[in-house]
Amino acid sequence: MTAFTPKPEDKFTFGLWTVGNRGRDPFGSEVRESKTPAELVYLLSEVGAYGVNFHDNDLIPMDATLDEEASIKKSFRKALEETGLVVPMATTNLFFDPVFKDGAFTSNDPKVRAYALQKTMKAIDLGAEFGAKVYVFWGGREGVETDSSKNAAEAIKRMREAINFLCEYVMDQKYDLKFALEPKPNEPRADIYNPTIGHMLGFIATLDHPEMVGVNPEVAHDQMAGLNFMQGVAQAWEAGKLFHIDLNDQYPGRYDQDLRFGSRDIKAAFYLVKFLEDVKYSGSRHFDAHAYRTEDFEGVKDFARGCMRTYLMLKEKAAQFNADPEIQTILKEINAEDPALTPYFGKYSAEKAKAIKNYSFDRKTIAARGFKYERLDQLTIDLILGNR
Ligand code: GCO
Ligand code: MN
Ligand code: MN
Repeated sequence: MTAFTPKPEDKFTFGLWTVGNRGRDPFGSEVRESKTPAELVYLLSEVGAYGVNFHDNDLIPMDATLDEEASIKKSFRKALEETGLVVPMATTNLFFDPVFKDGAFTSNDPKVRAYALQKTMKAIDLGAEFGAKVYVFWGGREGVETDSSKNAAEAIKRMREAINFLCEYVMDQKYDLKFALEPKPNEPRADIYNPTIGHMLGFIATLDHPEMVGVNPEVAHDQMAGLNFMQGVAQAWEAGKLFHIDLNDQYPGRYDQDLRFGSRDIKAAFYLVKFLEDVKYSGSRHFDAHAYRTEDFEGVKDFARGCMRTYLMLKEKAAQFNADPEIQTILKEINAEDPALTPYFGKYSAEKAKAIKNYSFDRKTIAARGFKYERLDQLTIDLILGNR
């Protein structure tokens, strides 16, 4: 039994906005004081995180003077040096300021679209300055309340043009930076464009430099919509597009909760961790969540430690699943190939097509087979609950 202590190679990261979240919601004000970026770095180091990510304005407030900017950067850099934390990812806040109320890259106002490009280029410079290798785009306001307001196909074109422009900007600056687009179906807008991992993958294929662009899927964003997150992640991975991941938890069909990782759907979290570990995903395990509003900063540390601990416990369970003789015997049996049929699979040929068309299948006998999934699932439950 390991101690489930986070190590740098686990690549656990948090955003400044996650542990720095002050507990404001639509019905109540802040419950926790504001901490400086440097203070948050020390907090993250205390709980054992590997890295810290930021939005441009988490680090440098929008109206900061040049002197203020220099002094914030200096203390942030000092905190990074003293703690050894790194900045693997950065992003732009294109949703909070009133100027983005109708979106950023997809706003109907060309001034807003141009301002969004300017803000993002400056934020990319800031991310690169602190060594970020992944740049996330979450288009929180890139949507509508009413479809009367925008042509949805035009909105996708605007988004494409912006991402193409910014890809070329990165190449021009010779930054070693990849983009990760983060889908979310709704909230804060009624509907957001490119709402799912699948939409985003389809969109990426239409870009000028698709090789520079992948996805940043988030647990809560799929679970809000009742989707199977692990399956979406697997599809992104299989397409070579899993550049980053946002881990948290969420009850389906509710407002955006950003719960501690694994605290709601432990079985879904298990399959997710198992998938990431089985394929040896080597990117950040970024927790995009925050502590309950009931907590003080000790509670925030409990929250952050809990995210990492649950991940590591599930990682151990995944290894146990892979080594469990009974589970593995069933898996082998249900996945067994039929050598008689092997010649019929694979690449198309006219002969193969003819042979399959002429093959005589004993449908009733085939259908009578039991797949043992009940047994397999209960073994998985026993394992997760510690009874194996
Ligand atoms: C949300 C999003 C954001 C983004 C963040 C980084 O639901 O609010 O998940 O937290 O991940 O802006 O891009
Ligand atoms: Mn989210
Ligand atoms: Mn997110």
